[in-house]
Amino acid sequence: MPEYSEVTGEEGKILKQKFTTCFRTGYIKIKGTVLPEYYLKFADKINEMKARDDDIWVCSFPKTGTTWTQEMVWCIANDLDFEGAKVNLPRRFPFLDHTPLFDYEDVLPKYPDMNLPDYVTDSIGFINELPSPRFIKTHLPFQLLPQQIQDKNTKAKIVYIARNPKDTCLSYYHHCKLMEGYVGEFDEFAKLFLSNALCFAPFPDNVLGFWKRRHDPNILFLKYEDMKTDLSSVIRKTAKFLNKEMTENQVNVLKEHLSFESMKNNRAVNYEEVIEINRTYKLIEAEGSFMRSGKVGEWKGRMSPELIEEFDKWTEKHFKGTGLEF
Ligand code: PPS
Repeated sequence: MPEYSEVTGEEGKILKQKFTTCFRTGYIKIKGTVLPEYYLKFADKINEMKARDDDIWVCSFPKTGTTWTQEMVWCIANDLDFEGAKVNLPRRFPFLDHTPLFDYEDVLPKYPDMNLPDYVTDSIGFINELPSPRFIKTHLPFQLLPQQIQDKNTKAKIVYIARNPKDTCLSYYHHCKLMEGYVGEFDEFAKLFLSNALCFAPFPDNVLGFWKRRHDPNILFLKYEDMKTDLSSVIRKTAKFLNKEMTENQVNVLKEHLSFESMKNNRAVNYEEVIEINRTYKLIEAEGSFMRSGKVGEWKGRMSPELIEEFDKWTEKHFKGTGLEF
């Protein structure tokens, strides 16, 4: 069992009151990162997991464009196999930390006909059994990745995606209301974000852990804002990193496939089935969709001047001098 601490103080209280469900009963901190307590049962398994040289990992803090990046990476690596891309993304590109985040073992017997897929209820087992090359999503920070990756004993490739903290926070708020059972207001959520108390926080630590290693040959560091401004360039850069040739026409076809409108209507990537399960079983009844607004700068219409100032100071404190700008 790894060393861990409790999430205490005001933040701990808010989490308990407004952000626990039957699947997620509490939070702990491990190697500085906040995670649901159920993660403890799996921490060693993830640490000891064997990476493969031809693995492709997409790593990120939640809500920074992970799904968008996964779909781009998968399509490039599979020579634009749009037929294959009709398979649900979480099956093609499973989420490593899924099971460790939720207590299925104890809770599922209460919902005998829920029938969740194995990539959800045993994400680690599912990934260990996948044929190569594997595609793996994780929100874990660098220091919680399998030890073999941390020790550079693998050629596994990592594509990291980052997004500006204000839009990330806003997107994370909507996500947590829609899909994770958060029942508080936005301002309180923003405080939790800035106090590094949300699941997978601290945001700066997650981003900088990969930013510092961006020159490693197996790491590609991307930004959501660059994907919005010039997706073609990001596609070409990613193809180069994955040693794939792409014609200009292929870049354009992929760009269309990855457009917000196209992804919003693509059931293989828009997590509609998760939202349907939540509604069917009355686990979470909030309205909305996973592909929500897909914009840069939406925070401008949503944050008070005081909150914007707080975010700006916080961002400067954590990112000044790192060379990373949002
Ligand atoms: S998760 O749950 O952590 O995996 O979420 P993640 O995929 O990282 O982030 C979801 C946000 O990314 C937006 N998104 C896109 N934006 C623009 N274009 C495309 N194609 C696209 N696909 C996903 C999605 O809408 C979420 O952002 P918000 O701001 O909430 O709309």
